[in-house]
Amino acid sequence: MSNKILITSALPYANGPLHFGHIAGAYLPGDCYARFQRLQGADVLYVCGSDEYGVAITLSADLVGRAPKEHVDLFHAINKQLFEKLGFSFDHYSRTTWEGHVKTTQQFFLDLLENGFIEERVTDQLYSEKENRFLADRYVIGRCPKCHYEGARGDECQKCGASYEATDLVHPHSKLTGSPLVRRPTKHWFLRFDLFKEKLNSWIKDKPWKANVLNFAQSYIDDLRPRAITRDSDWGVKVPLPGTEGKVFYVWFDAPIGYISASQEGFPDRWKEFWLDPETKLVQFIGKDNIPFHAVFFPAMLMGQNQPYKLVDELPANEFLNLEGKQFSKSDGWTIDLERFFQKFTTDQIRYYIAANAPENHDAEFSWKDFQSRCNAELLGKYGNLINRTLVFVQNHSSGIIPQRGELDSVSSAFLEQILRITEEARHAYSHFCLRKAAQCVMELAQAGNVYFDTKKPWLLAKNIETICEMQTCIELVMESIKLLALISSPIIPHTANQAWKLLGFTGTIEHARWDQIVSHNLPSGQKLPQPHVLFQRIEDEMIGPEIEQLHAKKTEVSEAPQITIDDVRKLDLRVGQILSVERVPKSKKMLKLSIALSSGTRTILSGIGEGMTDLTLLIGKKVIVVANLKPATLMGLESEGMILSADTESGIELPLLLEAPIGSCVR
Ligand code: B3M
Ligand code: ZN
Repeated sequence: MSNKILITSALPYANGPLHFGHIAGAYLPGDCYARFQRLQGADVLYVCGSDEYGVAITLSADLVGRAPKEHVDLFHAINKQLFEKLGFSFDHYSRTTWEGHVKTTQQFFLDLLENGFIEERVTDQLYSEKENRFLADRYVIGRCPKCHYEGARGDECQKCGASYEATDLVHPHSKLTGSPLVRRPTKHWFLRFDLFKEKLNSWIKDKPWKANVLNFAQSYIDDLRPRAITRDSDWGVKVPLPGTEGKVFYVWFDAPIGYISASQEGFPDRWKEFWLDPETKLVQFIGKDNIPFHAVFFPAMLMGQNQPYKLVDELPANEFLNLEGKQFSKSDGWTIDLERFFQKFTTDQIRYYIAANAPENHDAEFSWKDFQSRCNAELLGKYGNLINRTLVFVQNHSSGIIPQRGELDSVSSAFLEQILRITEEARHAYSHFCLRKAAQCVMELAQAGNVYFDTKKPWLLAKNIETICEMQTCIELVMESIKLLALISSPIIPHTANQAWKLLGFTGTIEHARWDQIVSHNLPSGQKLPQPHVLFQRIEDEMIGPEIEQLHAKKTEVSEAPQITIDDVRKLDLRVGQILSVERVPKSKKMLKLSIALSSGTRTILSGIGEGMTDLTLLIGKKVIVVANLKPATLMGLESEGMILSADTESGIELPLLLEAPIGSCVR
């Protein structure tokens, strides 16, 4: 039997920084599983990388005024660094903009075309004559065809919930520039997913997946129809046919192929051993929102092309991790500042906390208080305490040397059995993607060691020459439990596990040892131990207090602003203006000098909205809300005659969208 395991974690979009919510879903469980399987002696290839194409990328890049490439370069680097900081063991972390990805993606398309699974269709799409391009749904807003809500999104109405094609909107406009859009015919390539229904049905029926994953996938299979796999854009993998200028693949067509191309990039000589061997086990870690793509669409694409690539075997799909009762959201300030986090806390503290709280069957919660209490009571109080008290004892009563095991009395035999049973339970938990359970086993084992230590009272046994032997047996057994503890905790807290491993006198890292060997070989008696040191620091209230405060700071800022009356509001003269020209203020990263038309004439207004914007011309012609009766002020040596209103977003600012209001009209 082959022992090859190919492991993937969903490729994160390179359009913003990852947070612990993401890490808990498709990432930490993948890394722990990869580490576990390596310990089992499996031949593991674990790949991931940045998903860098698609509208999510161009839209967020446009909003901050960066070129898409610049945008993905930035977040690829940031996210890669976070994974390193978190001790991830990817064998390769790639990106879908590397050149080899193009060839593999295009070959999929050419195979599918040749095999009759692709057809061309001409449909009407919305086109901006001003921007000279077709606009994707997410760039479009307009009047809802059903409830007539103005400002409805391009795919569904946020007011009445209706879903429709962007072409159904009344008066569709560009979200970015406000310019009106027209219908234009455009050609696209559709993949006949409907032709894979039968094959998918018989393939999926014996999959050992969670019921919700199977049900969700099944509902998609039942409803398969042709779907467009191309888009009008210049950001994406190009369609490899003549005369297809401006046509690229839809991001969900190329992204999953990224798993293959990432392996090709990282392991040009070995990738085939994994992807083309039917005996390889393919395990794909994803968040629950990615189920249809991994359980239905990508498998269909694989079935329709010509290479004997592996199809997914295991699909552990996790739920979400929230922060103190709400979804993580950087734009709302509802997040954890990672730089500050790592100044105070360690990688293994967060890895343990996320594992112990993994959102396996339902959403889970990061809470600062809970983080503090688990780190203190469990990592420090059980795990750290067992190791520390034992090793200090060995220094004092056994000259820092692992003693020999003698006869086992019933308490000791029971303890030995117990720690072996917990170790086996941990193995079972890891191999069945039950990370929470594995973390529980770690603490159960540490606790068992502490209870045995307390029961046996080796400090009393050491006082009497007749019980020295029993003391030595006790200590040897506790150290066995520490060895197993290092083993079963190492997928979750690899750094700490290695420290524990070294404290037992081993050289080399635990990653180079094998699970079965560690379990079956007793500790070498006579092995000299280094001086012990503590593994965890206590988390004091003062360390988490400021974090909780910071989290709630933004909220209080808004809710605690003193109340005002309608008369106060009426004091503001808010008017619609239009940006006529814009230039940067020298030596400032964000300050722009705008000239803005109001009905009363043209004003010069300085505004700090320019950070990260590369194409200032996109602002020209935009309508904005101006505080028209603001007393003029001098900013950076220039006079500003008013201010404009803008909203903070995750990556910069956003201006309100005004379409029909004439210049000078009142905003109330
Ligand atoms: N980038 C969506 C996500 O980050 C997408 C996953 C691609 S996996 C091939 O949730
Ligand atoms: Zn509506």
